[in-house]
Amino acid sequence: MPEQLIQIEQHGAVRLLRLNRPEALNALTAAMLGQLRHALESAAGDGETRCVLITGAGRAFSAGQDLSDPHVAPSNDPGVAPKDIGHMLDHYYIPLALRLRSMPVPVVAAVNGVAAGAGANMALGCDLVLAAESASFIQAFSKIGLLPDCGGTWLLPRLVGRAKALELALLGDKVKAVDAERLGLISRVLPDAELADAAMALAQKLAGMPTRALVETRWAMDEALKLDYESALKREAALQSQLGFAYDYLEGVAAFMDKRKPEFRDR
Ligand code: T3D
Repeated sequence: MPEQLIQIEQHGAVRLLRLNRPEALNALTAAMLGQLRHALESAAGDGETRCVLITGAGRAFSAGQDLSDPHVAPSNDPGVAPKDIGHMLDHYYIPLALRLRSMPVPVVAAVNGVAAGAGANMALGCDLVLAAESASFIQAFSKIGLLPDCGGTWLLPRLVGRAKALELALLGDKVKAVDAERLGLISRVLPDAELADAAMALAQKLAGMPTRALVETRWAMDEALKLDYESALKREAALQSQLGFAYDYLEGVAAFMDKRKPEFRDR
């Protein structure tokens, strides 16, 4: 039986994924990244799941790449050929980052403690990011002679602007959750004792919303970053046209008129 490096729980329409190597601050090994990818694929393919919630076990969200993982750990032995860590990115981090950004349901990160390196950028790539007051975000890459990966070079300037993005990336300093919120890096900070319940309540709320419209919104915003204003307006119109033919629009308007709770079902 392989070690359960990702704990999976189903809470109604919410699939909770918990990174589960607390003794190593949920540092990411190849095996763990494989299980996480598999868990995301499974949630994406499950018609009952309408929101994914990702958090960490123990006192950390994730310390990023496990630096002792034989797939990447450098050797001082001159007889051992250096490892190509680009291979790890190609095979694990790029598919993971793309999968997160293209999930057919919204994805919430509940950052329960430190999130460093790829662990930080995995969280920042989610749709909504909540953090405990004691959590922190560290672009740890420069400290070990690397550059931000797992989407960091793309996400950071878009979230906080070039000046702050470069400050975070070049210095690699710890950013407290409250400062991350102030900078616009994350959505919300909560008292530690309230994070888990608040994140689950938010995930349940999203699960009851029109999933297809939420996912199209994420996609339209990511696409709009590449477009001029007029092209973005036209893209909005084309997408809105499709949503206007979908069940959830009919249901949303009917529920509003009937003064009742809508029951959305599109995905
Ligand atoms: O290499 C590639 O594949 C390219 C991809 C790179 C992606 C990346 O993520 S690069 C960045 C990797 N992450 C880091 O550099 C962060 C390293 N960790 C830290 O800086 C600190 O641990 C933290 C700031 C995250 C937390 O500090 P603290 O003082 O709260 O805890 P600690 O004592 O440093 O760590 C606790 C244990 O977790 C400790 O093990 P021990 O001594 O109790 O047996 C520590 O070694 C282990 N741990 C923490 N981070 C990692 C780790 N083990 C392996 N890899 C880690 N990244």
